[in-house]
Amino acid sequence: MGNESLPLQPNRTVVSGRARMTPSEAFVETLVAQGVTEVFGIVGSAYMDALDLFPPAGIRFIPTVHEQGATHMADGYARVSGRHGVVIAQNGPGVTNFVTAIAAAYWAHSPVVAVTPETGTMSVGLGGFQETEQLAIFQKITKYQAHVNNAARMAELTARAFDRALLDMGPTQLNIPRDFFYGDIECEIPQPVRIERGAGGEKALDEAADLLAGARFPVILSGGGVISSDGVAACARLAELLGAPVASSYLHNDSFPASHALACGPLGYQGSKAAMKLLAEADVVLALGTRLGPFGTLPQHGLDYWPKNAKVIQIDADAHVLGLVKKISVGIVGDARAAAEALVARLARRTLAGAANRDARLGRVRAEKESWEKELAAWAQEKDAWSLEIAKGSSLMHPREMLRELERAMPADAMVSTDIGNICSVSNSYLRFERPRSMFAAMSFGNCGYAFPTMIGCKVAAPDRPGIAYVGDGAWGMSFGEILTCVRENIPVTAVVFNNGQWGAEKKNQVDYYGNRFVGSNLQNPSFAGIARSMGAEGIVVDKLADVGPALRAACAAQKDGKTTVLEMMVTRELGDPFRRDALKPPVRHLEKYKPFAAK
Ligand SMILES: Cc1ncc(C[n+]2csc(CCOP(=O)(O)OP(=O)(O)O)c2C)c(N)n1
Ligand SMILES: [Mg+2]
Repeated sequence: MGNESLPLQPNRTVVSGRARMTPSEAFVETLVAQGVTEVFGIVGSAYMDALDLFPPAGIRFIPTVHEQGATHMADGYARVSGRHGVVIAQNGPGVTNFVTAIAAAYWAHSPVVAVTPETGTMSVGLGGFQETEQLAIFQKITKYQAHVNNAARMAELTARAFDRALLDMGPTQLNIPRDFFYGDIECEIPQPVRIERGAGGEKALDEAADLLAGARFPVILSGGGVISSDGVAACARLAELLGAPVASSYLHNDSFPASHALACGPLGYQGSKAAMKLLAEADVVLALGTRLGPFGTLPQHGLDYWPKNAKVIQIDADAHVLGLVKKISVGIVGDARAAAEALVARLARRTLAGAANRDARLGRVRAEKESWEKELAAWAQEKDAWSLEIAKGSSLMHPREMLRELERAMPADAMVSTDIGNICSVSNSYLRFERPRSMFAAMSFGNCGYAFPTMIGCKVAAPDRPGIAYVGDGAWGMSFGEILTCVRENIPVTAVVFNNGQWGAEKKNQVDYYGNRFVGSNLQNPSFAGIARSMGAEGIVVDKLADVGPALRAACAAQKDGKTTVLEMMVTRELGDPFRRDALKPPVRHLEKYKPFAAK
């Protein structure tokens, strides 16, 4: 039983000026000053003295099933809201459970603050209890690490961990020896430091404007930076001015409105052929708010589309990624939105070389999009020999046609997270969005088990939007425990689980390279719908195409009544193109006993 007699009128007014307080109070007051209203985690003695103050400070603590889930939730929360996602747990094992999800947040540029209470200062090195070197563990997956080396610095270092997460666009760590929550200190709660990013260097912007003014076939590549800078409208104005097609960078399908006449869809794995073919024709590419990550620009669908002779202008808020992967002509460190606006201002009254063939170019955009749509519409199932064989005579749904039905039934304003797997990857062709902060893919860290907890965090930040997670059955096994969090904490989401009875994405490599020897890639599944029901959620088996759309719509509607639903989609074992054709080689075996395992 909770203690209901306490008066819990949350007070969000931060103490002003220097005051005497405990470090726990300094910590919690600094969270309030930073605007924190939700913290994810699992209860632990190491920080209980501070946790006790969350309710009176107006901070909701959201307990989860696993700290990895809590950390993905903080990531999703941050990606939807643009505000900090905060996670806290017990020192040692609670904190090491953060690791995978912090690495994922690092590559998603999420401002997650990981609060890591540490073993007490008087027992460090003695191997007492729950001790491990917590700073070393997170060193390469955080943008900044604050270690509270003196209790009197609690507020200062807490504030800095929050400020740096936004400044450096990624996770930070706040490491606090557990005994430092106690004591008497005198301090002032720092005001948040928020630094406005500018458009970039004047000279570089002038050069970029000159290149764009002279372009015959300019193409814009809109990336995650356009989303995080709230720059979609600015990007659209620039595209319209130039008459430039806009491709979205890999897994940022929400970086440009899909219904816009200039939108061509995403580049990269299972992306849009229209986007790739149009990019291939560019003489000038404006890469706006994208690091041009290597995986997102690899050849796909047999198209080596990167335009080798094009001039590339790259704009990113992180100077270190400029020219890192692709050769560039102009690099601009700046906010994507401010830079796009600065380019519009420079180009508005100029003669544009691309104006001469504008109509022809727009015609090409229309034609390529139509042709890709036609191809997708006819592409109901995979056509490689293995897929044809495995799906022959099956009454199960083809993954592609199921994904198309989901696309058709997708509610307006939906948020969709996607996991790592074959079907989730294929879904990239069928995920279109009108507004930013709608797609939450496991980015380049690529961990299975990402999508479901991430969507729970998204839903906490945006409770009025339908929240949907796409998850393969293998990845579902890693993450479905968090159904309990949805039920216990009344955070209703919809999980769409693709039950193909296999770790499909990896099996695809065994089909392509290892003679269909399926070591470790087949799955025997229980009833996932039944498990969901026994955990207090709704669970529905969907095995007919005609039921897909109605099931998704009903599940999303049920979110308004606080109901979490698991849709168990029964699909064939066919498999789309592999992830990493670039990274595998036909097997070579020299030893006699392994000769049968060599490529034929
Ligand atoms: C945490 C983690 N473990 C393993 C992998 C390797 N891996 C990548 S995709 C994949 C298979 C995913 O299977 P499933 O979730 O069932 O989706 P499917 O490919 O069948 O659509 C695996 C094991 C990974 N990316 N992340
Ligand atoms: Mg699977």
